[in-house]
Amino acid sequence: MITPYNFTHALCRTPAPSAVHGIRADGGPDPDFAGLVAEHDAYVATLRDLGLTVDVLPPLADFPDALFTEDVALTFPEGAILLRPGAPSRADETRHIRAALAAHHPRLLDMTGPGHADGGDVLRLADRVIIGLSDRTDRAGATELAALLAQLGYRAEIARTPPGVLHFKTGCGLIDKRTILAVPAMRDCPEFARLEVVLTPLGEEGAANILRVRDTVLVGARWLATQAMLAARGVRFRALATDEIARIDAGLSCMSLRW
Ligand code: CIR
Repeated sequence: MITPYNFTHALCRTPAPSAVHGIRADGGPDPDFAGLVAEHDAYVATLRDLGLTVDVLPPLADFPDALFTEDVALTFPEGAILLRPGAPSRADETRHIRAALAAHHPRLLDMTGPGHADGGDVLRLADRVIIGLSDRTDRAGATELAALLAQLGYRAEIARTPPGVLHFKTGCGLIDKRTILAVPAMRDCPEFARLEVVLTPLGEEGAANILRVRDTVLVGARWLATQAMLAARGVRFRALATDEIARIDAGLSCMSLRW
């Protein structure tokens, strides 16, 4: 059984001023740009502090959501996969990350379509990878991605993301190899059958997108009940502000690719 979060590297992208126009499902207010940059800077600093080598790519003015590098590729020690993001405005982000991926991953596979898949829908476990179907990841995309993952030696299962949850990992994240934090709507996800599922505390569904990095879980700073629960379980965690990125439907996993 491998450890799916003993990362040594991460790839991030500086937010462009256009990030305030990032996609959001509920049509809410724009984030504050300075606040968003501060959240991103703190995130990168934390990854470095946890021992990762972090490359930060330059901003892409034409792609407001490009700071969410997680959605355009998958990265593993064995190689990387360039995806076909499901939002039309994000499709060409892949062209701008290819060279940076190729620099680290001699084995770079491409989705060729016609389906789509976002990295936010892909959860890596110790013994397999779960691909969640969502508004961004369709059956054809998930099927193609599963075949590409098999080429890298990973077994994939295709799951469902509940309605109203943007990405599969918007609603869940690993606490450790055997324990998953999930929103109540994902409690009975059949793919979690052999894991312990810990539910987000009432009113803290937004906390589910935690990110385990080596021995530490990153969690949103505003989710105090979730932090208390992690503390009670003896989990080492760091709280990071996510209020501005949350305005454009993002959380902690979205801001990096990791391997
Ligand atoms: C989007 O809708 O694509 C962005 N505004 C948010 C992407 C969040 N990424 C993720 O959950 N992996």
